Amino acid sequence: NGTRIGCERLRSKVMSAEDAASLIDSGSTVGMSGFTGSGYPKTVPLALAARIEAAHAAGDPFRLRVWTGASTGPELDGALAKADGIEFRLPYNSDPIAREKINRGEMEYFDMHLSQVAPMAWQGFLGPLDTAVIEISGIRPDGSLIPSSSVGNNKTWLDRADKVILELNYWQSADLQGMHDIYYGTALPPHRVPIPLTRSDDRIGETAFRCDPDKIVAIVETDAPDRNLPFTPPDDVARAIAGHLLEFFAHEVAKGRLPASLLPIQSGVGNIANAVLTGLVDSPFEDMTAFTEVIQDGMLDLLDAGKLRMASATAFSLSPEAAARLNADMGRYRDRMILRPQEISNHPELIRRLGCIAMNGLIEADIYGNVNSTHIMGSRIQNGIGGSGDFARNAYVSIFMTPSTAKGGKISAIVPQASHVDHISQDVQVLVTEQGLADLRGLSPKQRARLIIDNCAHPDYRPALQDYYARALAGSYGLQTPTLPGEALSWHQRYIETGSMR
Ligand code: 0RQ
Repeated sequence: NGTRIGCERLRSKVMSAEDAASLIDSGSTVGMSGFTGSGYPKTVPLALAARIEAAHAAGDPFRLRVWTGASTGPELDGALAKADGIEFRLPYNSDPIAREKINRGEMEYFDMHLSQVAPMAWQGFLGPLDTAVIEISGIRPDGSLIPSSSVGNNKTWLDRADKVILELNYWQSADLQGMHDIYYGTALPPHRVPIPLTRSDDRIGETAFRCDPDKIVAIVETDAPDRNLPFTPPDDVARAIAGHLLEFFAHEVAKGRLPASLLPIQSGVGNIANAVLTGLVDSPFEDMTAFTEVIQDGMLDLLDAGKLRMASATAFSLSPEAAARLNADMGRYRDRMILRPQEISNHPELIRRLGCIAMNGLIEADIYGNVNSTHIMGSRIQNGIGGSGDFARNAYVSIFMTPSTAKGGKISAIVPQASHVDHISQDVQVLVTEQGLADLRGLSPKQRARLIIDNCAHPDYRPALQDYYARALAGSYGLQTPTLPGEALSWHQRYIETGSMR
């Protein structure tokens, strides 16, 4: 209907999703918008999947290289993976169909730090970017593009791509205009300069994307909701983890190691992260800020409770109820939220400068505090490292949290040796399970092992871990980090063979 296309000369580019999808060639690289289920294109990828299926039926091996911000939705990753249309994917996937393809060896997947995607695309070794498919919420008279519910890598895709397809989504609030902060000061070495952001609420960029109008080959108008996953209320395990963490924060404030307003918080996605945020609503901490990757339900609650002064992120990751709440009141929330490119929301320089409190989930941790965030039994990808590495290494306090067991108790989340390591022990300062919290700062590997086994392991697995550790102390080749290499991964082997680590 064109009401959000403020730039007269672009109106002639409006077309159907099918016509837009026909402009994407087999073998090409497509940079799509989308981050944790928000702001991804919803109709062009579906039309593309239909085109790919038709091509395959006719014997044409149509496949694409797909780059995004992070995870997207079933209409993008799900549909393209189902059509067997993705040859290579980066940087983060949580779609179950795509996950299955990757784990069957039918799709190449480059799992990488989210802050590094844009700089690596600029370095050039990932190859050229043929087409950008970007969801936006409006076009201004000067042709600049108003972002939608995620920013991700969109600035870089728009800059780098030869041609641009826009999905203008009327479901997104028109009041999003003004919320975004698109920084145009990044460069490649030797031309890099400091990023001029010293507080979470600093604005250092522009409120819209620049885009050469001559590159825009199609505008598809849509009215479709983001993939918003239903909210799961915190269970006992999540509440216990949140409780340990809140106690830790209070202790750190009492010791004078954290200010009473804490430091900018970063919170991962999922049930436990949300429980921690919900717990902060009733905490004594006031005037908090967030410098994080995604704004989830718990962050809205904190803003509403007046506990959180502002939140900086790159995307929303909300339940349908919270998305409706946000959309209905965007004009009011807009002043207390900033969405930035993921290169900035996750920038190591900024995370280190601001001193973020990083809180992320994990698959498993070993008794020395090495963390596996990505691979089940060392080989099957779950999602990806996402932004956890950006934050964990550079945070003021790096916290990882998990239930102490998985799969109904058949798996211990604390193991003799992690089957895959995403975060080395130096990047893991605090480990929390429902059993308790281990403050690992300043401790040697042997001191860490005792604390992790005693405080974090599930009682069903604690004796076996104590037994392993005692034998490692007696029989290890070296005693800095006692290890029995022949036995260290036997718990995983047992699970693979019997379906249980017990
Ligand atoms: O699988 O759903 O099939 O049962 O892993 O586990 O317990 O629901 O936990 O949703 O918090 O996810 C690390 C995956 C945790 C997440 C991870 C199985 C478990 C279940 C999910 P099922 P839970 P969560 C900012 C930060 C990396 C990216 C990141 C993640 C499924 O936090 O992807 O941190 N992190 N980003 O059963 C076998 C184990 C297991 C296990 C869990 N030890 N062995 N299976 N599972 N532990 C956000 C972004 O970057 C976008």
